[in-house]
Amino acid sequence: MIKSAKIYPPPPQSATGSDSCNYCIALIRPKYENSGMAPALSLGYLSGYLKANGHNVLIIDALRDNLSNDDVLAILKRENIVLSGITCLSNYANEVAALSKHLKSSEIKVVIGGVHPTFMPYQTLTASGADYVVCGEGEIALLKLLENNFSNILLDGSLIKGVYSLNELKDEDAPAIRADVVENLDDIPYPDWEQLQPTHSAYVPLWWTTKNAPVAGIMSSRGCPYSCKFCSSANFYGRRVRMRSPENVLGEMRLLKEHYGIREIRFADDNITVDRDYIDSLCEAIIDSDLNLSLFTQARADRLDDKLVKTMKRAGFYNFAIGIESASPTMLKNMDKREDIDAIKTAIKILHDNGILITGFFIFGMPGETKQTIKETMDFMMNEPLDLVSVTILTVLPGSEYWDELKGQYTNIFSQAYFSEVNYVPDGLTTEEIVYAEKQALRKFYLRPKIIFKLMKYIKFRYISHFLTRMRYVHFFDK
Ligand code: B12
Ligand code: SF4
Repeated sequence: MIKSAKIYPPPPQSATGSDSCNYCIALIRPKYENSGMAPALSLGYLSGYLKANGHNVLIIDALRDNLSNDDVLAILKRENIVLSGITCLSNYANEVAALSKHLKSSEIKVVIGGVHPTFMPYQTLTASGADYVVCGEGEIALLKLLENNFSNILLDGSLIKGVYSLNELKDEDAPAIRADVVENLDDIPYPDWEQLQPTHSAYVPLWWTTKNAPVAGIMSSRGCPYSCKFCSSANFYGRRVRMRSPENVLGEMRLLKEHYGIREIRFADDNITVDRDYIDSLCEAIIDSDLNLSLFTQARADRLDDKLVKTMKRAGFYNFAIGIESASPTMLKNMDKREDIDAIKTAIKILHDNGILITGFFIFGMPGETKQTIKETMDFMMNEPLDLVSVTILTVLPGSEYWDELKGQYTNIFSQAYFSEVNYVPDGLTTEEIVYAEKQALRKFYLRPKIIFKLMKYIKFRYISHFLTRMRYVHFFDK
């Protein structure tokens, strides 16, 4: 029995399907163990695109709404929906498989998309019993699948690009190509914010710190031209960057502010400053508008300079997350970061001198890591003017260079534990040493009065339980 408070969304306002089914498809994010969440942009984009093409979509965010698999199934039955699409990252691939099996046992058709099935299509299909997986961006493939009676074989016998069933993938090594993409990102409507409900109280901004709330995420580009060995983004998008026009981005920011009361935007781009002309024009457009929103972004250090930082600050950017990963030149070379430590220091100085909050992202335990390189990184963390740090232990991700390079040397369990436990140990270190290093780094960094004092301004206490869960994941409280 579903509690009424959990039932989502409100009754349908329009219907494009048959009389007995208001929605063509339900797009679902399953419930999984996590320490904070953002709106599921993937589902929002897919829904926006399908709706613009005449298909009514129901988003069920079981993570946000705390819905069990039974609850999800009950909603599908209530709404008479027989087609479902589930989004999947590696940290909850097990939960996706369980939900898929549950839905399949009630004759619901299932397609799974996202980063995980893109790189592990065969394994996703076998683990979940799903009808299809979509490899790559989902807009075009899902629309074609819907318009082809949920079959991946077109009338002329060819396959919808990027959509696979077990009939086409015989084993793990079977080649899978990516779905077609919408070349001009402005042709994709804004995410279906109405169903994403950006002001929902379950959403928690990264590191529970924010200048203004409520917060929403925007993606102004897709892709990254770099190929850091621990990351899968480059392989997902094929190293090509596509950008939305500044006007298009501004329109979405305006919608979020004026319609939903959003006061802070977090850019989810992999690399928002990669094209200098683009970021300049985006900032100019924001400055010329009357939006006055606080802005957060991640950026590569070597793609920042004083002039750009000043422009971005005028546009509202107050917090930059910089992927530093390690302070050891050898480690930076090993991971193919293509950035040297001096460039990182220079960027930190520029940001600091401009009064920007700096979040440093670090990863411990990559190949070549030693006690010495960990010490170099910890010293760097303590000596540079960083305001926040995120320290994680390497998770070898499907689709990353390390996935192939380190084959046979890591475990893969595809659950939250996969991201909080050590599943790869570099030569010369032990699991205990890596966990200890993560814990020590976080404790040394955060348990300093000047950091605590500064963060008091930004930490929102309503996120405290998520904060504690996250700290547990990163071993902060371990003995
Ligand atoms: C912003 C971001 C975050 C944010 C918010 C994420 C969120 N919404 O919950 C924060 C900072 C919280 C975060 C945290 C983490 N993240 Co993150 N994150 C991103 C980032 C930069 C953008 C994600 C995004 O919104 N994309 C925009 C949407 C439109 O793209 P998309 O999700 O890929 O969806 C498209 C396709 O995949 C496909 N698709 C997706 N779902 C479906 C479903 C169906 C049915 C179909 C047909 C198609 C389809 O179609 C969509 C539209 O084209 C990505 C990198 C990237 N460029 O994608 C990493 C990324 C997703 N994150 C990653 C990771 C590892 C994490 C963490 C596990 C890190 C950690 N150690 O804790 C956590 C866990 C987050 C979670 N949700 O549980 C990895 C995932 C790798 C993997 N194999 O799963 C990525 C790919 C980065 C990387 N290193 O390679 N993340
Ligand atoms: S870590 Fe950042 S710069 Fe490196 S490949 Fe991934 S998205 Fe690009």
